Parts: sequence; structure tokens; C-alpha cells
Amino acid sequence: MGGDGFCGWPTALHLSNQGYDVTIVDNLSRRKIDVELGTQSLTPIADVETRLRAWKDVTGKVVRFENIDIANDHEALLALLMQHKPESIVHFAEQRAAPYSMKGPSQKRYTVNNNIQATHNPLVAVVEAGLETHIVHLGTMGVYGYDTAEASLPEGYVTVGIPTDDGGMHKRDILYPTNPGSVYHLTKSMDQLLFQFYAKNDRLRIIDLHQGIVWGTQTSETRLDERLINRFDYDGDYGTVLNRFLVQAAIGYPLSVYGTGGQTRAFIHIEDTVHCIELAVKNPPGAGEMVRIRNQIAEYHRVRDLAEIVGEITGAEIARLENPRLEMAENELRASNDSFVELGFEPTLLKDGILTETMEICQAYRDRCDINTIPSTAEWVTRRGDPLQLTEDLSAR
Ligand code: NAD
Ligand code: USQ
Repeated sequence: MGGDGFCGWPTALHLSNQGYDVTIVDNLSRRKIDVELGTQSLTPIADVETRLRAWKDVTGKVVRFENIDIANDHEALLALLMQHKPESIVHFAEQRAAPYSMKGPSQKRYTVNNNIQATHNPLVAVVEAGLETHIVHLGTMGVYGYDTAEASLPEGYVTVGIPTDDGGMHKRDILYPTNPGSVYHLTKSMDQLLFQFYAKNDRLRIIDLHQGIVWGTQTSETRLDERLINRFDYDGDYGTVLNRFLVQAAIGYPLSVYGTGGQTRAFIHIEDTVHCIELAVKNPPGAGEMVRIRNQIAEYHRVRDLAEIVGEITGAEIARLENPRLEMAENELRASNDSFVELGFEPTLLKDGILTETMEICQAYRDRCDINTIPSTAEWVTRRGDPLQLTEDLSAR
């Protein structure tokens, strides 16, 4: 679900290449939002039919496509599940840009309505159809929040002690207290509760992947033919920081560091995303078990350090812009990714030289870049008086 998007498309191809029988379900809302925003992928993505024909031409394999809005067309979703009885659902189908979710009231409402229903409906449909389907959901590291933590973030749960009336201690594993920084991240926090309920009540088998920022664009499957090329967002809403810096460097635009650039985030290359999802699909939890949460991350970087790395390689200038977001100016971040490493995940790191390939893509398609869509126009809060800054006190609330 969401298999026409940036992470979904290469995953669909990879799973198909591994011998899985894949159906993509997507309502193409992401392509419509590009039109609404007057932007487009840096890379020339083909329409879905052309993409699927190319995959068949190149590999002989068939991937099916169903245009269904999973948030609003429950009957079509249910009928599809009853027809195919899938072994697994990989669920990417949500509005995923934090800035877009903070642009205004209609984008906030769309993000909440779309994302919550797009997560709830498949859960209801799997129960209604009486299926054993394993659900793999793409969540985000952002549910943990980015207040400076002195400890390494666990994978989803934390054990707490609640004092009992007789002076003892009642121990319980609870979801790590969520601290979302945007309406988008808020929906991922809410998704977690839906999963907890359906895993307990209906014994659904669910994995929630808390993924970091995905960078890069091509994978071994999307490289096979230009018609298979993956999406590359660089605009002020959907472009994520490292990919934006690489495009900006390619067109000679100063790298847009927000605030001090002291924000530390987790990153993962798109090829690693695809491999982690395959590992998740192959390793479902049992029925009746707690939701399995895995942190899908390779490494951490501060935004200003990324700008310096890209600047050193390309000679790009660095611009320090007022931060349009309400977030901590500086934060530390450490998080466990042990459960993927135990399954055999070998993270690809920036220092492995893989930056070069993405820079080449940016150079190859730089003429498609519309400079007017680069600035971020979403503001987190209506500014009155002094610029707002998130302090540690406010962040911890
Ligand atoms: P994307 O926007 O490129 O892809 C999402 C796809 O879902 C789009 O093709 C869209 O048309 C589809 N979709 C949305 N709502 C739908 C609906 N109601 N019915 C059917 N299809 C619908 O996003 P992406 O970057 O591929 O992200 C995929 C998932 O991974 C998202 O859930 C996102 O939150 C998560 N994630 C992404 C990143 C990242 O850096 N890109 C990082 C962490 C987590
Ligand atoms: N930033 C800049 N300059 C830019 C763009 C961003 O300094 O030009 C900063 C932001 O202020 C922020 C950090 O870079 O501190 C990351 O921003 P981002 O836009 O790269 O990523 P984010 O908004 O967090 O969202 C992305 C995906 C989202 C996913 C999330 C994972 O769009 O779907 O859930 O990464 S995570 O960040 O781990 O929560």
C-alpha cells in the first residue's frame, strides 16, 4: 500500500525480484500533491502503467496495480484482500511530509484524516476478512521526539515501575512516551495505539518500523531501466534534508541549514530501506504477541555536519536560515537498531562513497529543478513578536 511512492516503489520491485507476488495499492495522491504544490520529482518518474510494463520487459515479472484510496474506499480494500488473501501487507500509504502537514488547517485535517483512516481501515479489513495477514507499517523515529536524551532510545518500549499501594513496584512495558514535532509525526504516534489495540484484541501480527530520514534515490532494481527510476523530492515540503542539500549543491544554490543546524537526526539509504523491509516481511511476530517495533536506521548526523560534508565535496556555500520549524535548536540522538542487525542488516554509511551516485543523479537532472520550489513556506506557528524557539522545558512537555 503506497507502492507508487519514494520508498514503496523500490520496495515493490525488490520484493518482486525476490520472488514475492506483489500487488501495489495506491491512490496516486502523492502525484496529485505535486500538481497542487506546482512541483515535481527531480527525476522523471514514469506513470504507473509504464513503470509496470518496463518491469515486465526487463525481468519478465508481473507486479499488479490497484488504484484504491485505502482511507476512504473500505469496500474496495476489503474485496481486494478477500480476493488475494495476502501473506503480508507493507503499509507506506500516508501523507508523509512534516512541513506539508503544518501548512494550514486543510493540510492538517487532510493529514490526520488520511493517515489515521489509511492505517485503521486495513486493520479492520484483515479482521473482517478473517485473514492471517502480517502487517508491516512504516512509522518514524520522530514519534520518540528530539529532546536531548542521555540514553540510547530503545526499540519502541520502555519498562517502567509504578509504585503500588503496599510500597512495592509494579513493572510494565509501555510505549516510549511519544513527543511528535508536527501533525504528520502526531499521526504516526496515533497509529501506534491502533496497532496496540488490534494486536491485543484480534491477535493481528504487526511490525511497526520506526524509520529515520531516507536519502538517495536509486536501488539495484530501479537502476535497471530509466522507466523504473525512483522519485526524488527536493521542494520545501517533501524534500528531505540530505537530498535537498545534494540538489542545491548541483544547481549552485546555498545549502539551506535551518537555525544552527544542531538538529541531529537518524538516516538510512533507500537501498537499506528496501532490505530492511524484506527482513521485516520474513520475520513476522506470532499471533497474540505484542506489536514488534524495530528502529530502521543506519547512522546519525547533525544537519550542519551534513552541510559541511556536501560543501567540502562540491564547494557549495552554506546558508544559515531562520528555522521555520518549532524544534530544538540542538539535540543529541542515539538509538538502538539491534533487532535489524541481529537479522543480518549491514548499514550503508555515508562514508561508504554512496553519496557520489546520488550527486550524479542530481547533476544529470539538474535542469528539471525549479528553484522557486526550494524555499520552505510552511510555518509551524503563527509568529507574533519574538521568534519562537523550542526550549528543553517546552520540548519535554
Ligand atoms: P511517498 O509520499 O513518496 O509515498 C506514499 C505513497 O502512498 C504515495 O504514492 C501516495 O500516493 C500513497 N498514498 C497516500 N495516501 C494514500 C491512500 N489514502 N490510499 C492509497 N494510497 C495512498 O512517501 P515515502 O517517502 O515513500 O514514505 C513512505 C512511508 O514511509 C510513509 O508512511 C512515511 O511516513 C514513512 N517514512 C518515510 C521516510 C522518508 O524519509 N521518506 C522516513 C521515515 C518514514
Ligand atoms: N532541515 C534543514 N534544512 C532543510 C530541510 C530540513 O535544516 O532544507 C532540518 C529540519 O529543520 C529538521 C531536519 O533537517 O531538523 C530534518 O528535516 P527533514 O525535512 O529532512 O525530515 P523530517 O521533516 O523529519 O521528515 C522526514 C520524512 C518523514 C519521516 C522523517 C523521519 O519526510 O516522512 O518520518 O523524516 S524522522 O526525521 O526520523 O522523524
